[in-house]
Amino acid sequence: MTNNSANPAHDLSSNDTARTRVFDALDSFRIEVPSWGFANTGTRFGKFVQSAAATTIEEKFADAAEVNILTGAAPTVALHVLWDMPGGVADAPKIRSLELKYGVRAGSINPNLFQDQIYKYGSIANPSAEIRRQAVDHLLDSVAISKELQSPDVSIWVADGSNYPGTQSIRKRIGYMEDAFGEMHQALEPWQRMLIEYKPFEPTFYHTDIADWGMSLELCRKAGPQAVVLVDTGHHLQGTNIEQIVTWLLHLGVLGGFHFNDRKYADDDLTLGSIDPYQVFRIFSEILSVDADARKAIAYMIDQSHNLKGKVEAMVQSVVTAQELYARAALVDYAKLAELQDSCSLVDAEETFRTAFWTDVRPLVREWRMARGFPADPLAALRESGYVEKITNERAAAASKAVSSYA
Ligand code: PSV
Ligand code: MN
Repeated sequence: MTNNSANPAHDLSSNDTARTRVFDALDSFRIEVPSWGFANTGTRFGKFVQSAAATTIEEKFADAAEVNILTGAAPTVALHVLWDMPGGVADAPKIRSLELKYGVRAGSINPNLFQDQIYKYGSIANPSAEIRRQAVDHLLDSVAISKELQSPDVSIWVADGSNYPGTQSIRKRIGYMEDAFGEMHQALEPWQRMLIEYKPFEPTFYHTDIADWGMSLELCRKAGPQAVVLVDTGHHLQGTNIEQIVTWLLHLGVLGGFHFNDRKYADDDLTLGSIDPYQVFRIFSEILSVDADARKAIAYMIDQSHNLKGKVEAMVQSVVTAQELYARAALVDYAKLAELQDSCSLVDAEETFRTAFWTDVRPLVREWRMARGFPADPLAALRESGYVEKITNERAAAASKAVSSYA
């Protein structure tokens, strides 16, 4: 039988090149989970509390460790300073002991510039010099925490902005941010980085001080070479070509990392790849088409808070999906694709690209998991382990004990 298709689907069973590509890709792929993804969260309309949700930093480490044991790809947990280390750098010994106990390490350090009442009109872009000082001091504390924990990345999201035209000086606020980031950059050791995240709207709805990658990039440039851009996939307006932004940032050597999540409407924080897996594939393809050296500093992180799904299950699903989409992107024959692009063989180029996307890599990923000593099916293994039932019972019991001792 002849096959007239330009790119017959990859037959993975007899394809050593595909196997090597997928195995190499998975061996090098790591993605960080967020501590806040294991805690109770909600929407501005309310919270649906889950008994299994983590309420202490120890529980967050325990849950993160479980995800890593099952997937082998999530050895670090992002910490949000106020939520996880309210005592600041003084909490570092506690974090270090949790790292030892659970076998996962502290990952990016996330300052909190949005929760305190003083930040009503902004943090580092606030018109008040006194409030800006407090915000910068918090950034400096976060740098100190990162040093103490030997975790190089401080990921900053600035929620500042305004709700009504004419009510704030957008121009002055640019200057305030430049000063703040400049001071922060000076506090960095050579091995540390500051990642500046952007977001077009929310919590403010007229102007946001760091609304897109251009603003983020310019603030990084002004701050210094250790400042790099953080792309949160949920922080773009509908229709934005995120992989093109990623390519520009890679080209300029300023792509610090990702906060992965999916969205349908705005910053929905849905499970990675649940709405548009092709987009994640396209992002990974841009990254895998450049030299390994050019992509080695990219920090992959998940930024999702699940209100309806079980939190540990959702996080396992997210890591597994990231691994599968990364593996699919690794199947693209980039040398062949480059030739087809150069000769403007549009259909063949597109088919080469699409064929990798449509290939079911799950059998190969399963093989990789078994070869590396991980469960073949992490989600099934989670269910069989009884971990979620265990934490549900333990945490519900602890909560009712706390209520009764309070009463
Ligand atoms: C803001 O929407 C954001 O993406 C920032 O990264 C915050 O640190 C995180 O979400 C908090 O959930
Ligand atoms: Mn984010």
